[in-house]
Amino acid sequence: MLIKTKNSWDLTENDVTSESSYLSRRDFVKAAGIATVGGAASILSPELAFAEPALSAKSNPYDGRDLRGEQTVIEAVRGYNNFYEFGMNKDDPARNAHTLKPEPWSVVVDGHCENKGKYALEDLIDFNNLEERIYRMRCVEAWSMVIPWVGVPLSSIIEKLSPTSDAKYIYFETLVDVEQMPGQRRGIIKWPYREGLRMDEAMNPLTIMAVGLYGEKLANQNGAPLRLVVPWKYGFKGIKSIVKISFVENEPNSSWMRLAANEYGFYANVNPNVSHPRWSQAKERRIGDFSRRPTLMFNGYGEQVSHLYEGMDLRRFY
Ligand SMILES: Nc1nc2c(c(=O)[nH]1)N[C@H]1C(S)=C(S)[C@@H](COP(=O)(O)O)O[C@H]1N2
Ligand SMILES: [Mo]
Repeated sequence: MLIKTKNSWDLTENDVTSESSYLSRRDFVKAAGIATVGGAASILSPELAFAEPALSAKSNPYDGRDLRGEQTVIEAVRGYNNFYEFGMNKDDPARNAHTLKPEPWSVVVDGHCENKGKYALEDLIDFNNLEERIYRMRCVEAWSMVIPWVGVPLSSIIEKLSPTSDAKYIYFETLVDVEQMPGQRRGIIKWPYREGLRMDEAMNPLTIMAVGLYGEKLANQNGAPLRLVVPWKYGFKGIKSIVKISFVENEPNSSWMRLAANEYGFYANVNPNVSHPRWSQAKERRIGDFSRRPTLMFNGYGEQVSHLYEGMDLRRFY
């Protein structure tokens, strides 16, 4: 069993061919069979258009103004990603996630907090107070994107739930439902997908719970209707389609730690100086770019987050 899961992992996140076959926008559009007008694909191409009404979002100090010109095309954000509940290839989520039913949605809250219970999504997220956050995103496989998320600070949700002083960590779980998530028929990981943060990481103003991107509700394959976004950590921390939030005392296990603890640590901070045991993390390929660029410490967010790790040996706490 253990060997089997290791093998499936080897074939995906470490798949050198998938890593080197990054698509330029033109190639992506061609591969997806999207009609182009005057050489440029319309963002509203019918195959990938998302019919949901637009979300309105207010500005905030973290709106990533300097990244506006670098945003990854929406076709790639929706068409090239990981969501193992829908398959293990990068184009599986876009193809298969239509079986997920993100409405209505509820989230169970338990553990060390005052306001435990089952919440309708609308009671947890203030849809009249959404913010846009344009963030650099860096996957452990060494590809990256720039994504204009729409969401709320995770701290605004945590404050509503009133954790007690015993709550040292926050723990999340994805939906388990083989009808909606057919990839769960395969025991790639022990479902549900799980992730966690230390409470001060969760409260950091950069950490958001996203409900949309590019001004629209999340497409199913991006983790509808609610997913975590932690831009200074590798992509796997960004757990999708969350149905449970727990406040816990001890450092929780994440899905990737369970799979291979020597390769995936709890912190998963983007760090060009600490290699993955099987490949370097010094450079990344921004989807759409031809060549690689150096990866930035904490993915470029050191000013906002490096104080969280003062005095910690980041080689040990990787
Ligand atoms: N439930 C769940 N969440 C998940 C994953 C997954 O397989 N299942 N994959 C993770 C990984 S490895 C990455 S890189 C990001 C990618 O998602 P995005 O590009 O849509 O943000 O989702 C993360 N969240
Ligand atoms: Mo990833």
